[in-house]
Amino acid sequence: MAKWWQECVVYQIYPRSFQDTNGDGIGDLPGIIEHLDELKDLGVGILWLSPVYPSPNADNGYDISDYHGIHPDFGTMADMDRLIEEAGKRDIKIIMDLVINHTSDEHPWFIKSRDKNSPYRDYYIWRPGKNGKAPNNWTSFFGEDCWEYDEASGEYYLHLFAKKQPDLNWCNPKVLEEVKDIMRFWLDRGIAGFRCDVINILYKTSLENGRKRLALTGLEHYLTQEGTHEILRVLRKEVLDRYDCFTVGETVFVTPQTAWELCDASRRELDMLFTFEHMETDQHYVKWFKRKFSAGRFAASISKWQQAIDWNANYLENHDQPRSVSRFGNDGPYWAQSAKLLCMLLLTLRGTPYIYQGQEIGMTNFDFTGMEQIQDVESHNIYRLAKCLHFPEALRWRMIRASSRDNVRTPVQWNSGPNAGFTTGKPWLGVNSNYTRINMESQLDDPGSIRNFYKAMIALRSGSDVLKYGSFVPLVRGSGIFAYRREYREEGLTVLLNFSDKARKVDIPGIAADGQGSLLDTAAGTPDTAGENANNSNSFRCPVLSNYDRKVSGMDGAAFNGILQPYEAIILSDPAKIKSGEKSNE
Ligand code: TEU
Ligand code: CA
Repeated sequence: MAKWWQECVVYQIYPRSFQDTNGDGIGDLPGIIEHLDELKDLGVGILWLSPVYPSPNADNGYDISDYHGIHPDFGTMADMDRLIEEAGKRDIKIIMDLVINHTSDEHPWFIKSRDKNSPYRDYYIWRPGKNGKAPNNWTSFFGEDCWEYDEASGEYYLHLFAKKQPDLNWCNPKVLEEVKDIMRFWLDRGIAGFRCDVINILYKTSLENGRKRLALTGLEHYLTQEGTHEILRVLRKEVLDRYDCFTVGETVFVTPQTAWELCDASRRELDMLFTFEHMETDQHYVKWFKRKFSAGRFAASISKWQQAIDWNANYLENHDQPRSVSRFGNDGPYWAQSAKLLCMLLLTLRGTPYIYQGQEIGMTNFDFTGMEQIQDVESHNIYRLAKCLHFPEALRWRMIRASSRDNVRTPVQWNSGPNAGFTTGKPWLGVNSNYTRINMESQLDDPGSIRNFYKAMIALRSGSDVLKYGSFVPLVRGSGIFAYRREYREEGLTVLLNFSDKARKVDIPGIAADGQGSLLDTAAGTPDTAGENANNSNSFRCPVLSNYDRKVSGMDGAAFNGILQPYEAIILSDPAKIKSGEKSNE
């Protein structure tokens, strides 16, 4: 039986950049409450909040200094309770970010653990140096050393992320008890689950030197270890199973096999995972070395995971990844078409879809011009590292520009007023200068907007058993085309996506009306007309939805002619369905 979290669409909020209500330039909880009606109208059922806990913000909240509180920048606990309540009234559930691989170095546990004799010492991973150097040769996710020396106690502590993010010691059972407590605290307040940050690296099996790698030396000692599986099973059994909630794990470097071990329903660990492989298809080894986007590689990865894992957490964007329309689509002449194509992709895959704030209006990568406009700790670390490695300045800048996480962290563009309606003060991070053209207000009333395409796709999905529960059957990939079917019982839908800026003929037997091959010449480059020229026979497949202005639903029997316009995305019904449909014009 399907679970509620399999039927909902999730919307990720990065609170800092969502909506400021008090003019301090930082988004806040009251700002989220202001937009609940609009989110309801869009059709989302779950909001995932990136961390809103107290934090010194070395990594924008992913460095938590108090797991039981709300950062004053975001408001108060009363605001949080009101958000849960107001969302609840609209049948929207809230999940929170659970960051338990590390804390902030300003967390009281860590402050106390600096003392060698404190009972908190063992909450973290403290070790003496070796021959005056760090305890081992591991390297961090943020391109720096992962051991920091502490003068006072004469030892080093481990941090796999920034040095203000010391790793917790998951070999210590007390840490597990503390975390159970934190989870219950929030579940009791009415939240519906957690997005679990880097959850498959909690348990460090050994602290031996790692095999030298270009990035993340040491990985084999902590990646998806049996100790982590055990922790997840305890949290599930002793906490999560007692609530009506779900978890989505952010899991790095998983394979279909290790992912299955973390999230298959039979394993009683996590409910679904964010995996990374599709996001790595446009890079060489690490994200800083970009490689030209290939729709074929991208589609191959998506197909592979769709078939390997029963229930995926599908996403094209989040607070760590560049904007999808700039990356997998075309943020120039085909901006609207390609943003809608990506929407159709996301909403027609099997699994729970996750939309990141601003994605639904086609927000693009940040147009920054210098490092001083960037805040992200990761970008600054990498820029520094690349300088040490004597990378030329132009190359360093290209790397940051293409891959910085700040691309996606700029304030949400609400309207064409000052600061895009995000704040009356000075925004903590610059607003993308395209806000007068790309903003929510102008899209809300426009039936043809990206935002309303998202709304239509969400509605289509929520009313369709095929889209919700159907299996995924790959059809074709290549020449920019990605086509697949969703099948459920007697029903089926075919999804055709053209990732190229050229019109393309789809060669799938039985898909298009006969004898329409010549249309390639007449229709190419003239969007919007292909549907009109098509054979009127309703025995052919008719678009249910298209991101071009086609006649849909077989209302007038305009069969699909096999030609996809640039960045066109179409859902076709099955011929059988149309024949028996009431709208048949026989
Ligand atoms: O990200 C985990 C992670 O693997 C990141 O290194 C991610 O791959 C990177 O940002 C892409 O360059 C999570 C959070 O999503 C991220 O925001 C945090 O900075 C990180 O954990 C540490 O908590
Ligand atoms: Ca504010």
